[in-house]
Amino acid sequence: MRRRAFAAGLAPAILCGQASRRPNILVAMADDLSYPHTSAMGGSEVNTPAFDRVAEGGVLFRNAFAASPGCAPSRAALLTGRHTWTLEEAGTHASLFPRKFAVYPELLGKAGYHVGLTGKGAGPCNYKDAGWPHNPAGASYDTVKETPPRPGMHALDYAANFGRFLDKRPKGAPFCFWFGCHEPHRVYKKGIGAASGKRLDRIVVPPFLPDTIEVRSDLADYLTEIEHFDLHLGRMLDLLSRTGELDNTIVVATGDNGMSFPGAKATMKDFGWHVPMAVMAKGHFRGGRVSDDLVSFTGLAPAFLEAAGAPRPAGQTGRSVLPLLRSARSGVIDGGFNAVYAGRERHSHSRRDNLGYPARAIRTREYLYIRNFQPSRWMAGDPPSFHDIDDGPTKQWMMAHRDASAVKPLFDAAFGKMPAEELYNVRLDPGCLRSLAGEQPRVAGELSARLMGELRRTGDPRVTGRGDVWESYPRFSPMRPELGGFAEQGKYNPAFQK
Ligand SMILES: [Ca+2]
Repeated sequence: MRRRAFAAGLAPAILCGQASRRPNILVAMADDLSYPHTSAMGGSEVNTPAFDRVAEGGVLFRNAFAASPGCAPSRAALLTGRHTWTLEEAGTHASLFPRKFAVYPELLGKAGYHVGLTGKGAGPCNYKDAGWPHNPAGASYDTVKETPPRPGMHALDYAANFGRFLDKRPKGAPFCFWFGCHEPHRVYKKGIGAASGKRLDRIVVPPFLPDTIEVRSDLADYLTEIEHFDLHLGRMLDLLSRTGELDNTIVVATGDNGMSFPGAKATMKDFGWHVPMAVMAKGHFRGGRVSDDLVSFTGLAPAFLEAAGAPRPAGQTGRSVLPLLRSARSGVIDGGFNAVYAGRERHSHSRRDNLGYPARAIRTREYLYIRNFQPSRWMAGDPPSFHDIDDGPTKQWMMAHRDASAVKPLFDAAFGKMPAEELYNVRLDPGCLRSLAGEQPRVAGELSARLMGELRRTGDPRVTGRGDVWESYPRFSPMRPELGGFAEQGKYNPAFQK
């Protein structure tokens, strides 16, 4: 019906009526969500009516990518509109967020927006010692808890906190809100998926995971946590609809990085940073569309600022997605959006001396090319614990069965050492299990040159001669002295300071 209404000419009247008003911004950020796992993206045994409502009323971006496969750098890139490697300590996990970097919520606040958040904002990071008055994503409105809390879910009542935030809005001011859902980040209440009625036999097991009952059950728990995110997003949409604000709100529904399973989150493989994303603002953009353009999180902050009529700060590397939103087309809307980039450094404390795993990647429509700068290190962290993979039933099962012939290739792809260069045809091999770097040297060479060109152009220390500076950055989350070497929380590692 919605598409027919547009065809009948109703939409232009709506578009003209509100285009002059500055739009509100609502970013709804799930934690650890891979691209297939909403119903609008075709996920099985997951029901996400709110995400689907945003997709149907707006644009479903089928090739959306976080700028990093881990929480903190991904969120920092979204907030600033910059590649992670231009963000110093904020480009790695659980370190400082330097005060000098301009973030869109603060810029919108200066332009008169009412700004706030619930749940997890930028981070995990230390913004206080860097001089921020509150989280860079906004001041927290976390006051209301769900009563009773839903089993296995975080106690925060995200939607109620959004309501409190709206109650405090100065009259006439547009708002900028960050809904940082803690789900579907681990830990999961084991068996909650099956207990809530999910059919384990209908779950689609990603190609990089073993197909066992334990893994299917773990996936069902993950899908159930996604639905908790969607439940609160739905309540927020309903609230905006009741107050007449929905059509003037740019709603972005997405996840900060891939699913917390071996071979996905914290890796540069496709399931590590390819995320679902839907964007809607019925008063501003035509809905009922899909975009197959390759878009990055770094293109959101520029779009928000442009839509609000606020100037862009210097140093943004992202390409604004606003032209895609303002288009009337579907499919590949602008051929210029033909590649995205990602970076990763340290994730958890998982290697001796608190070393990271430096890698960069470029993703085109057909290929994913990864450059690992320290291939002698373990991608998932040092054995025997592989701490860059969050603990859970699937990890435990794969470690216990690693020598089984059917499991070993999957184990090696997720837990093993990687070569300096990886190349995957993501159309044929979405699980990124068979590198073509040796078989297709011309493609690998072209993508390597393009990636290195972008890194040089944007001043990545990994290619300008100061790569080790990343190893010096302090970590403000718990550390593991049993790994040996430098393990002082909150301290720069003097061995790598220059
Ligand atoms: Ca995350």
